[in-house]
Amino acid sequence: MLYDKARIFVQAGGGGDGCLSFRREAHVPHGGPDGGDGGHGGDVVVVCDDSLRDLQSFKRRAHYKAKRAGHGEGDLRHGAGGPELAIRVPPGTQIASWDGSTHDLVVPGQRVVVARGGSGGRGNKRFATSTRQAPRLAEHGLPGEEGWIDLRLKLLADVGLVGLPNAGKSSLLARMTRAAPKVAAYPFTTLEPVLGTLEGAERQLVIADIPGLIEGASEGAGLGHDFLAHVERTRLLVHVLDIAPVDGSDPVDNHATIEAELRAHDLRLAELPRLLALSKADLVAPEEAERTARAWHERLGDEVDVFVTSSATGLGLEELARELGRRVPLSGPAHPADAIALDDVPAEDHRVFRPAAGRNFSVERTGDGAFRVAGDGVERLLMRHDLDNDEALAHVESRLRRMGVISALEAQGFEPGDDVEIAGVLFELHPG
Ligand SMILES: Nc1nc2c(ncn2[C@@H]2O[C@H](COP(=O)(O)OP(=O)(O)OP(=O)(O)O)[C@@H](O)[C@H]2O)c(=O)[nH]1
Ligand SMILES: [Mg+2]
Repeated sequence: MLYDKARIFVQAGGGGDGCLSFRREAHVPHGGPDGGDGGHGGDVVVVCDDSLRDLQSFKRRAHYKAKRAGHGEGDLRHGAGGPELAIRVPPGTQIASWDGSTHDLVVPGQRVVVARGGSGGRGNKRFATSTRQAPRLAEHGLPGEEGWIDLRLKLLADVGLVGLPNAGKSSLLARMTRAAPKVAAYPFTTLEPVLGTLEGAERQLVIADIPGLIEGASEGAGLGHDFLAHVERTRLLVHVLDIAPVDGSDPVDNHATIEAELRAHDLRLAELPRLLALSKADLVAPEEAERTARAWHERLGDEVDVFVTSSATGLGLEELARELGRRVPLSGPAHPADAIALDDVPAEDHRVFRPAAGRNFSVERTGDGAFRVAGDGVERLLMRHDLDNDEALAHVESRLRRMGVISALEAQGFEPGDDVEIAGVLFELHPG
């Protein structure tokens, strides 16, 4: 079974706390502040690793947590940063993050930070000013980002083979490449995509054989539905069509069924260039095969090249291979991991940036002498400080004043001593 989907929870490390400390020396009765800063929490990154083939490693593990950073210490020692936690995924993995951002990991070594570590708190040394020489406050480190991310593997191939079950796709792949997919005289032999490499004169071409599609595949019937995603990124599709189906079905109908499923799955798929490979030509007389090919040529027009092939005799396969080499642009990189047709956009362009957490806050009156303040910046300020510490509280109050929160409260009737709730913390505010 091919593991091509996974859902994992990632949690970046928390930042270390800043330190509250004063220098102690034998001859200096009142040493200055020397509390160091906390370190930055470990990020969680996802890294593209071409030694991996699928997402199987995520079957047993769903939680990934980076380490928190070290706390600051006296003597101006800063806390060590938390080590980054790297999660390895195969080329072709797409990431959809809880925050709405998406990334494509295509090139080996490519990396994306999916959860940022929390920043460290500042030590008391940083709060020293000419008027406040002995600050008795230090900041807490902030928690790291956390959330669920969805991983989805979409194989990277240059060419995709599509067709009804039993059409002869796997036989074609086996004959043209060194891949050895299972071949049998019944439908649904191929249960998951198989990749094969065609050794061309100048480069390799990666061909994907996907399980047979049936009517309704794009809505989930049969096996093909899930696998259609794997041909989304190919540059070219080869529609494999049985020239003489044993079940007596009409090849014209069969052809239409597959084309309709491709359109229903994704219009971009339907727009990919196509070749038609009439398969199993050894089962009909050569003249009949040629006649059929001409009929298809008339039906489909000049856009679609038609090949008469047989995996049993090798008929037409060299021509087909040559045409594939010609049609897949040479500019394309030889490494399959780079073979992206539809998403030739650097991963960072896929990023949906969240608005910078800023000075935005809201103030709401919740009762008589009671208020609630909400907003990222304000909430972070509170998380940073120990509100039982008078000096820290005074610092928070002066920051709130500078951020305009106090005047916004006053505009709503706030008076010193009223209760204010910020980020679930209720406290009496006495702005100095
Ligand atoms: N005579 C003849 N039989 C062929 C040829 N190609 C495939 N077959 C037979 O057709 C049957 C199906 O072939 P597969 O290659 O497994 O077909 P498939 O399209 O991969 O089928 P699924 O994986 O079930 O979708 C097998 O019995 C093959 O031996 C051919 O060129 N000539
Ligand atoms: Mg097959």
